[in-house]
Amino acid sequence: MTLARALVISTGRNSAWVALDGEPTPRLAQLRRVAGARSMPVPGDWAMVRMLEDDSVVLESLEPRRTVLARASARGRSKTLAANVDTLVTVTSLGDPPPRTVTLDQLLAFAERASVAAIVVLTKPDRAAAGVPEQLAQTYGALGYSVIVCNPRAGENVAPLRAALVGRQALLCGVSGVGKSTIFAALGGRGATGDVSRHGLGRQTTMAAHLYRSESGFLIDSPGVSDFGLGDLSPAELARGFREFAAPALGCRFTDCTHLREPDCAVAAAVARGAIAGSRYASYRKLQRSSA
Ligand SMILES: Nc1nc2c(ncn2[C@@H]2O[C@H](COP(=O)(O)OP(=O)(O)OP(=O)(O)O)[C@@H](O)[C@H]2O)c(=O)[nH]1
Ligand SMILES: [Mg+2]
Ligand SMILES: [Zn+2]
Repeated sequence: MTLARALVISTGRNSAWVALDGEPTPRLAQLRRVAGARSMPVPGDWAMVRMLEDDSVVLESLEPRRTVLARASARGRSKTLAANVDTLVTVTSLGDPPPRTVTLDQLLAFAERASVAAIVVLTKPDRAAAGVPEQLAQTYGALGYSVIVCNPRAGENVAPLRAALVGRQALLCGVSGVGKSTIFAALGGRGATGDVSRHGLGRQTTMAAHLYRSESGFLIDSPGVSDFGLGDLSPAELARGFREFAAPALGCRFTDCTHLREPDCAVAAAVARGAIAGSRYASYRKLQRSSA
C-alpha cells in the first residue's frame, strides 16, 4: 500500500478519474474514504490516493484549493465545478454544428465573472461559411481574447494552442460535437472512459475524462462540468461579463442602466455606431431574458 499524489480529472458519485504523477493514462479511484468529508473532489483538485494490493486506487484526501470555479444556482447557493483552474478554453465549431455566438458569449461572461482567462478556439474551418472565421477572429481578438482557428482532425494549427497552454491550469468547454475530444487527440492527451456503478444502487453511469499535461500545467475535459450556466444574475452582474460594455456604460444617463431600454444608454449607442459588435449585444439581451 503506497500513497501517491494525483490530479482529479473527472468525478462521479463514488469514484473519480485521477492522473498519477508520471502515469499517462488516467485511473479510476474509489471515493469511499472521503465519504462524509467536507468537500467532494472536483476536477483540478490535487489529491492523495492510496494504491491497494489488488491495484485498485482509493482517494484519501484533498489538498487545499487555491481557487474554485463555481456556478451560481437558485436561492443564492453555488456549486463548485472545478478547482485550481486559471483558464477556460472555449471551443466553438465554425460549421457542423454552426457557430452559436450566444453560447460562446455565455462562456466568456462566465470566465469574466470568475476572473479566469479565456481562450477562444474555433474548430472546423474547413466547414465554415466564407468570411466567418475572419469575422469571429476579428470580433473576439479586438476584445483582447486569444483566438486560435484550428482543425484538430487534420492536425492543422494545433501548435498555437499547445503554446497557449504552457503553464496554464485549464478547463475545456464547449457543446457536443465541436471537436473537444479531437483536440485532445491532436495535443497528445490521454482519455479514459468507463462504467462506474453507483455504490449500493448498482446503477451504471458512463464517465469520461481527458487530460493533457502541458509544461507545468494541464488541460482537463470533464463532461458535465462545462455546464456553465450563469445562474440568477441581475442585469448589472451580467453586463460585467461583457468586458467591452464597461467603458461606454460610464456614459449612460442612469448609473444603474441595464442597457436594455433606457433612454440615453451609451452602450446601445456604441452598438448603433458599430463600436460594440451587434452579435455581442444580441447575446447580452438573450442571456438577460434567460437568466431573468
Ligand atoms: N471537418 C472537421 N471535422 C472535425 C474537426 N474537428 C473535429 N472534427 C470532427 O467532429 C466530430 C466531433 O468531434 P469530437 O471531438 O468528438 O467532439 P466533442 O466536442 O468531443 O463532442 P462531445 O464529446 O460529444 O462533447 C468528429 O467526427 C471529429 O472528427 C475539424 O476541424 N474539421
Ligand atoms: Mg468528446
Ligand atoms: Zn446603458
